[in-house]
Amino acid sequence: MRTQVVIIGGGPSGLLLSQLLHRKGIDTVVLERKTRQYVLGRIRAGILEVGFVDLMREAGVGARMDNEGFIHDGTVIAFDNEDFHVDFKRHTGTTVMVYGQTEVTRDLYDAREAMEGKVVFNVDGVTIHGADSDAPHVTYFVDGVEHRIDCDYVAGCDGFHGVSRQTIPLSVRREYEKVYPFGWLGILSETPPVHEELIYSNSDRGFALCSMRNANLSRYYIQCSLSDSPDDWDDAGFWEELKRRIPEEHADNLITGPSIEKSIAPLRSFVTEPMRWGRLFLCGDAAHIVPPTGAKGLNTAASDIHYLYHGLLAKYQDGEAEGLDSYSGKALARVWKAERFSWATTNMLHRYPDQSEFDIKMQRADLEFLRDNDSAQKVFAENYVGLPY
Ligand code: RFL
Ligand code: PHB
Repeated sequence: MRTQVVIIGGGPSGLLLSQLLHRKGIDTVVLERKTRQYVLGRIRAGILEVGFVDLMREAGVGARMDNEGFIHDGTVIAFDNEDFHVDFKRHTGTTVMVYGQTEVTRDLYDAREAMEGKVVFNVDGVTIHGADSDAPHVTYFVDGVEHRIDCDYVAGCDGFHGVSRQTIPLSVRREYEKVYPFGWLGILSETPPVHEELIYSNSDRGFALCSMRNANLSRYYIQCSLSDSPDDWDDAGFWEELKRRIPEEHADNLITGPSIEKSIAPLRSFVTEPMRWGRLFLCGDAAHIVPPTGAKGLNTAASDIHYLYHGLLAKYQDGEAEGLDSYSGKALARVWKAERFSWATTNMLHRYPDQSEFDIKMQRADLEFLRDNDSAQKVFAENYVGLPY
């Protein structure tokens, strides 16, 4: 088989790239290790930056998002039983969209199906050959039978545990990592959100986040120990702990109910450089991970896709290679800024096991400065709604 671009990974990055390219007549094949149901079962991101929203519309998959998504003009930050508001709209003229990653992925899969886009599920043993040559190819197995696709380019959209990044030799690849000494325990419940905006809360018992998917579906997280398992937390224990970590005024309004999903995510900052090797381009979680505190993971994946899409388009339509040549540099420049914001926001809001009293004073000063200083709020808002592409 032959195609123009082999896309490894059928998560949001891979699907979005495939959808954008297909609409411009560029042929792709997406190779996904799992099933569609499995990918849709992952409860992950909830907040979309305006750049992502525009890209969804450009890909022709914005209709349901525009109908069902919720625009948020700002967010609430809480500490010491009090809270304050950061107004994104006033500071940046921009807002964010609450629309779950599950819905984004569903819309993209539906669109791929409607256009008869090629997505191969349940692939195994994906191997990239000749990425640094002029004629790469990819091999993989389905039901024990080996297949080969020859192509012009390979997009590595296979997440943190994929094979694409590992294909870049260690002599070329440089990795930067920080692992945080805690995780997030998240639950989804069919209850109304506790507040109309998200609440990020620093408490002396640890971080908590009140988020949502829609008027009757809430997403809540609490910082937990890395040794915890979701089974250690029954619903009553979760709700009780959440209430202790958010201001009383909100705890009193919290409507609880049975959880319909419960999972723990470890927190990590990670960047690999470069994001291109020959004809292989890394995108999204395959190249970088952020702790979820700034809601930047999926959004940073989207900016990678924007740069790669335009690079491929310029190459195929005008024979212009500059966009592909500058892909890694442009993507990384934006990635590192999202890394900084996510790291700084994580530091401001979490309890660390080895935190000294001095460290806690610093954290408090950070929060008070953000609460009281308009310029600090503007910087926070600019980062949260997303830096320009
Ligand atoms: P994904 O979603 O991991 O998809 C990769 C796909 O590749 C497949 N795959 C392979 N396929 C073929 N061969 C192989 N060898 C393969 N290896 C893997 C996998 O099965 C999978 O389907 O990466 P992608 O597309 O780059 O998307 C990245 C996002 O999923 C991720 O950045 C976000 O979910 C991060 N994130 C958030 N991002 C935001 O922008 N806003 C948020 O509010 C936000 N909240 C979150 C988050 C991530 C979380 N967790 C659980 C990590 C909240 C949480 C709790
Ligand atoms: C979510 O709703 O899952 C969510 C929202 C904001 C974050 C992280 C996760 O910063």
